[in-house]
Amino acid sequence: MRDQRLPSSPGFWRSPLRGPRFTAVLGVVLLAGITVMFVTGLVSYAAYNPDLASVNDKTPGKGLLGFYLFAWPTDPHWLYRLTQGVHVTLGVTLVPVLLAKLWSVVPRLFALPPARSLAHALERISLLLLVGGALFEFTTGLLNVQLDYIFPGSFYPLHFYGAWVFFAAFVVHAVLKVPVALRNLRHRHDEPAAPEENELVSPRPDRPTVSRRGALGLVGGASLLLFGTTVGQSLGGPLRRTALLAPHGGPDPGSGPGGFQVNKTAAYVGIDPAETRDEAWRLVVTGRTGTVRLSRADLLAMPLHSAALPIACVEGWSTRDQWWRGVRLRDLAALVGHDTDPPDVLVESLQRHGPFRVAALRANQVADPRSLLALFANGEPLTPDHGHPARIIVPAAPGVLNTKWVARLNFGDL
Ligand SMILES: Nc1nc2c(c(=O)[nH]1)N[C@H]1C(S)=C(S)[C@@H](COP(=O)(O)O)O[C@H]1N2
Ligand SMILES: [Mo]
Repeated sequence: MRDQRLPSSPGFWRSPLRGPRFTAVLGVVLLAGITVMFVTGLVSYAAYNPDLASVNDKTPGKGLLGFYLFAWPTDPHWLYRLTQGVHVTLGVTLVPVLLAKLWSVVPRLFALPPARSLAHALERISLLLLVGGALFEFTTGLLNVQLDYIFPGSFYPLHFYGAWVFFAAFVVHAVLKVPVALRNLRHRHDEPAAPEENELVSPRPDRPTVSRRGALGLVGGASLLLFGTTVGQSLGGPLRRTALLAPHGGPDPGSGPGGFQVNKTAAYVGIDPAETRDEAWRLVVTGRTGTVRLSRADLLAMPLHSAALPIACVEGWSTRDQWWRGVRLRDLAALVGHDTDPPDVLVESLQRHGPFRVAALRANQVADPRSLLALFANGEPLTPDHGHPARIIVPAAPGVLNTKWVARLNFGDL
């Protein structure tokens, strides 16, 4: 027998909880959960319209991995709230399950010899990518949500390519293990498990301090606690206060018409208040027939329209529907020669530095009658932090496309 003080020895691992059934239960939960996360993650990426213009594209080298991109719709108007809320909330909720699953199979990661055959070597390499990929994806995602874009600009490529590496390994692993997991779940406790899974059972177990059912209960309880302290950020309104673990989204926005969540404040991104004053600010609109410069008074003289739309951020938080009022994007397109079938538009902010100062919107988003250059929120002029004097608001679009402190609109020339 190998030296039991080394983690490569089965006798080193003594928890009586480890076993095929315990691992199988956690594995099946992760199989379902991670599949949903992968799909909502790809969907979230498509929502940026990265194939539309280079300013939207954070992963220009993606090549074939962009095969599935599609024109992001504007209906239902809460679409991104839902997909990204599910992605982030589920990611946080699954953390205890992921950790418990890794713990349950940790003896295997140390097993020697490293490979018994070519097939076994391939399986272990895929396992390395699986474990590494899972830890990488969960860590980058959580850090991004908690610490506000801690990897400036590079979060998207890290999380996007990481997701594909991880998912490839995940598929290999699932194909190999789902039959085993199902067999183990169907087994009665007193029957022997599939032989290749028995190596999870400690050959010299310690005395149990908690039953397997109790341990699964603890994992489930921890997940439930995380869920309960996160989901409020996606539900918005008063429930936002229950989102103790999802602090991001700026300081408490207070009450009143502008009293909904602020991502980056005007001061933070360096907006000069002098440039937003009515006398100084002009909206520059360019299109087929040339350029027009509009003052706030010019905009107020145009037909104003209202739309009830949320802000939904990639970080998973969102607001309930707010009442926006302003000029339709398609009416602005018509001013510069696009009377029918408005084209794509490039939107530029007064903001001079930082990641979200420009964004491109697709023709279908421009054409939607609810897509506005908003001047008012909830009946009052926009507050400085919500984008005064004017901001974009588009149904179903991710927050980053709702540019604040708009200075220029360029129709048809991305
Ligand atoms: N100019 C500019 N517009 C911007 C941003 C920014 O940093 N700069 N942040 C975007 C992001 S990521 C989000 S989620 C929304 C947040 O809008 P809110 O602060 O009004 O809630 O604004 C978007 N518009
Ligand atoms: Mo955002």
